[in-house]
Amino acid sequence: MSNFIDRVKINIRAGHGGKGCIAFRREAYVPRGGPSGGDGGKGADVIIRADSQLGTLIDLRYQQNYFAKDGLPGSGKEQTGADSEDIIIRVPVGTLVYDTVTPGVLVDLDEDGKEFIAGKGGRGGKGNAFFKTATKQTPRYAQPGEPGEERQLFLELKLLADVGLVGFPNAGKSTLISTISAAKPKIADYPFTTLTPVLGVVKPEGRKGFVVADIPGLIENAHKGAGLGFEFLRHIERTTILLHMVDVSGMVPGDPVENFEKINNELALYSDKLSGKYMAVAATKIDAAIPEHVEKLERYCREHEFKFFPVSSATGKGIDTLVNFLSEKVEEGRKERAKAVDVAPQDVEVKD
Ligand SMILES: Nc1nc2c(ncn2[C@@H]2O[C@H](COP(=O)(O)OP(=O)(O)OP(=O)(O)O)[C@@H](O)[C@H]2O)c(=O)[nH]1
Ligand SMILES: [Mg+2]
Repeated sequence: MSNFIDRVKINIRAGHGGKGCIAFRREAYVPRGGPSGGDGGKGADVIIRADSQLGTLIDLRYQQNYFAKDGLPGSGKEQTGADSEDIIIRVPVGTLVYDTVTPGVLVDLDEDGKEFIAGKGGRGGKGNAFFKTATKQTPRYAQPGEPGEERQLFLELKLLADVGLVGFPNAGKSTLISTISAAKPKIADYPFTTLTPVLGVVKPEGRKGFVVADIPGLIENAHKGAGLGFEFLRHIERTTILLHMVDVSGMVPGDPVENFEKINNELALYSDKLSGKYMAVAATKIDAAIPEHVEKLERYCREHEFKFFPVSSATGKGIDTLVNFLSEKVEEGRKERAKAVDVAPQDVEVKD
């Protein structure tokens, strides 16, 4: 099952502030010591942090309660109680956080390391030393700590697609995703079978998994609204790779190279985010191929330096090679992004 949305409810409670202390100085030869009660420490926060090492919310299914420690109470000699250590809940990048009672997303943890304080710890109460004034030399009261925030949260992991499948209607996009993942989109021999994007998780043996997005077919003039238009391309704006699927069986009318260029033109008209992406080419349905179509497309790809994969979802030919290549490429992209994050701070000019 393409269980690509992962959801979980958790209960959090931040720590209460420590209470302030009521105390008086007792020193030899000082007849009436002043107030000396210290403040309470701050209660711990509950923080949710995005972590690119995680892939699912499964760990949170097993632990649903996150109660942070209270701040320690203040003590005599004006000693402040210690703050308590925050709890950090690690979640995969792409997790959305909601409150179960108020509508709307609290935060979209869409970047590695991004944090959200889900529950604020209470401030420590003031000790009686704080309340001493000229007219009130011996206050006999102190504050309790503030309560920590407590609530129930709903977390949802939105998978971000790594590979976007593009191509004409009937190119075989949905058939491919149903072959390489557990996703089961509708497949049929008429154009525009797919109306909304479908995600599938691909898990090749011994390699890192990745997410593929199957989207509706594109046609010439999609930018003017032809066919299903091209608004749905926003679903693949953040992918690492585009896999351009080109029919070589003659089922999709027209010349494969011209078709290929028509689609690329639409992508460029949509945004340079898409036309600037790494693209590989799959010649589809090679079990039923027209040999001249394959040759022509292959030659074109060689000349224009596109990686070329002849495949058949029907017989499985070429599929493993393609999947392994995609897995490596996605992994490379992840590493490059991680590196980019590491070096970025050095490039930032710091003004004093
Ligand atoms: N012979 C053969 N037929 C295939 C292969 N892959 C897909 N087909 C057929 O091609 C037709 C279109 O396949 P789909 O996977 O629905 O194509 P699509 O690209 O998702 O099309 P849209 O959703 O309309 O954009 C179907 O009749 C499939 O059975 C293949 O490897 N070999
Ligand atoms: Mg389809």
